[in-house]
Amino acid sequence: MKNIIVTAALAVASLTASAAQASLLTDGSFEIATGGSTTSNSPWILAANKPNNVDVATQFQTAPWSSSDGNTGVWYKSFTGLGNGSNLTGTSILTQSVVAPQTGGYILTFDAAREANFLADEWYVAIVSNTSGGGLQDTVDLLTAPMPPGNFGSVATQFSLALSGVDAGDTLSVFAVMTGGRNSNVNPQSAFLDNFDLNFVPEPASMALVLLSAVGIALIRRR
Ligand SMILES: [Ca+2]
Ligand SMILES: [Ca+2]
Repeated sequence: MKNIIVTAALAVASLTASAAQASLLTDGSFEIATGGSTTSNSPWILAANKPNNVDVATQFQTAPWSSSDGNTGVWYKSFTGLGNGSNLTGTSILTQSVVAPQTGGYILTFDAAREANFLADEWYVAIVSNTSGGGLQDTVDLLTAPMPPGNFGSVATQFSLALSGVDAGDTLSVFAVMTGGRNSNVNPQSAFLDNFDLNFVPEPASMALVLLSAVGIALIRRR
């Protein structure tokens, strides 16, 4: 029986591992984005205002301090907002949508970094689906989430968001939003995102089915 359980556990582990390998997002690490701009060269859409009419409030940036994976990440320049000769606060929305390939659960992981004096009204990441019955969503507030202060040159904190009960064919949308970005007049005061991965995960019910069938296969093999 012990061998059967080990076999079943290995079967589940290998299925989970294969599901975790193929991220559903295109260029989740922003490696083909054009540094110093809002041009993603991918299905990512980055919309950001120019609070001081010169600098965008958020841009892709190729630098060790702005990337936790590869060379390029997303740089939140709240200091371009109100208080720096600007009349406006900094606002940006980064988004990518994909179609859910399977019925079940989905996990979004990404890295964030927040410097000590970053100042905004909102900075959050969300995963949203249009699943029938009002949709699903999970959100993390990155202004209050615990993370050691610093940029990606020194520290990266991984976050994880999850949706369960997604139907195949639903639209899954990743959002990263900043509103009310302002100059705090004290450096360092930036924030950063990188290394997004969106993966299908077998849910407890389907995991149990996988386990049962693996036990069944193991029993058949044992005979
Ligand atoms: Ca990257
Ligand atoms: Ca990655």
